[in-house]
Amino acid sequence: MNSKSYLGFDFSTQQVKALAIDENFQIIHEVSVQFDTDLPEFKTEGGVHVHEDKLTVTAPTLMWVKALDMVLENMKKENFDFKSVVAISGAGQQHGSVYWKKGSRSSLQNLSSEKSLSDQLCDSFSIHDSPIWMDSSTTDICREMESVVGGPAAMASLTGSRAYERFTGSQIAKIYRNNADAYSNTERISLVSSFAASLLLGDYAAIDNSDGSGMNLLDIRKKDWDDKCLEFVAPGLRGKLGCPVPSATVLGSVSSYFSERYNFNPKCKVVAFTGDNPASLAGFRLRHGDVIVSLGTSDTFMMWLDNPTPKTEGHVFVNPVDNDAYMAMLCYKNGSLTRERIRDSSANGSWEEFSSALKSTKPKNCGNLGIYYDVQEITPNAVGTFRFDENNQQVPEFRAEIEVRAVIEGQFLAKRCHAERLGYSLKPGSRVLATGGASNNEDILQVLSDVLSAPVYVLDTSNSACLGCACRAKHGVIGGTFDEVTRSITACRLAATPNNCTYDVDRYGTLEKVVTGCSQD
Ligand code: 5FX
Repeated sequence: MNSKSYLGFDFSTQQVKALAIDENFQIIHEVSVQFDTDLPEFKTEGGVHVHEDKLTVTAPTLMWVKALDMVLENMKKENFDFKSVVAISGAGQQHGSVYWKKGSRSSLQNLSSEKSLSDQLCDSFSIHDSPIWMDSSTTDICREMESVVGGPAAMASLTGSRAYERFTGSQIAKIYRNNADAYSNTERISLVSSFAASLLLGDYAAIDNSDGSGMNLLDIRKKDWDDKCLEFVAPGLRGKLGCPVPSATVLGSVSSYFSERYNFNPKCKVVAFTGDNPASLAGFRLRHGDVIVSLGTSDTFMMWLDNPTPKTEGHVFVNPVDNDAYMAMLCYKNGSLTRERIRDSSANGSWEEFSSALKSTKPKNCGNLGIYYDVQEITPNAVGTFRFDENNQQVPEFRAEIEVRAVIEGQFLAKRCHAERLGYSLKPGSRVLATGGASNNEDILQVLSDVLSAPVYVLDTSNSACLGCACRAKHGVIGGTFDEVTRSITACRLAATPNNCTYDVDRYGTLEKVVTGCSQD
């Protein structure tokens, strides 16, 4: 009963989850609340409301508060030892924003432990439906915002990303333009992450630098809000955002509400919450030179960077475990669905045949290279299927086994090419950490290892964001480097080592430019 534990939360799109670890990083408790099924009164699908225009996507802010009530009540029912928790941290879906009404700070500071959080905070939001990352309704504002700072490349260089619809800056601008009264009645704007931290802290929690990098408002080098961006978005914004802080900052102790109602130790610390992607990077314990490749419906590529060169593709965030470093993230829409299409068209719908095709063809595919964007890709913005022979001539089709290797090599070459543009370079000892559905296929992982010239390890990701935050909580109170604090965590499994084949990444980049120029509608 006297052992120490650390608690990580994840306020993600479809659920709130909490996970506790002991001193040895063993998971000792896990609870989750699903929005659609556990909180049906909010009538969400997948945790969100897609509005009639199909572009606006929101989630009810109060649903998140209720979910926290439920998570903690469930832990109490299961006799979780709240007293053992030394520190808490957490993650939130990135980019989503919460608008606290004037007077809400006082409500947060004076919560009565007799009542639920949701009963006491139901009138605390000036906007009831929080815009979230799935929203794509602010294209015009994004273009205006970019022109104010000198164009998309200048915006990327300043804030780590060109202006994206889902990023918070354009979403706040939309609220100010459409609902100036609600904006002026707003005392504080939180991200989902800092909002969740505020509930636990019983006060407004600072936005951390890493999640703050997903707003198109933070100068990622100065680690302060950029005045030009703020002025463009809405008046008085600096005051409403508060000062951003390093992600490992101890914000304070849990509010007395939690020690009284759940028996948390009043000294239990709250470490700044961050975005779900930065939290996963922590959960994977990514180190200098490593990359994470998540091979799912959409593919994601994350890497540690020391000297980033942000581009109009991809995102650079301040690193969540080292405030002087950065991380980059590349998102690809054409992931497993494209791989499955080629499996169906060229391998009789069988992963075994797909693997045989990979085994029967050689790395670099005799110079044949394919680029497959079944749906409009975001990195880069293009659509269509493009096949090139060894002379860089476009050809209408490939033999089945060539096609299979081409889709896998093409997808991995794209990731390497874009990563290098953002400042990534392989270091001795660099590891590729693979996750997601396709990471079960060893033949696909072999190609990944060959293309990236690094050993590939497979990771269990089921809890990466939550686990990352429990680890961040420990790091926050212990100090030192994150790597030192988490070194004893069991390593991941080695799945593939690279054959010595040097891929021509520049050639890929050149052909991708050809493709982008002639992208089909
Ligand atoms: C990242 O930029 C995203 O928009 C998503 O991955 C959200 O963080 C999902 F929660």
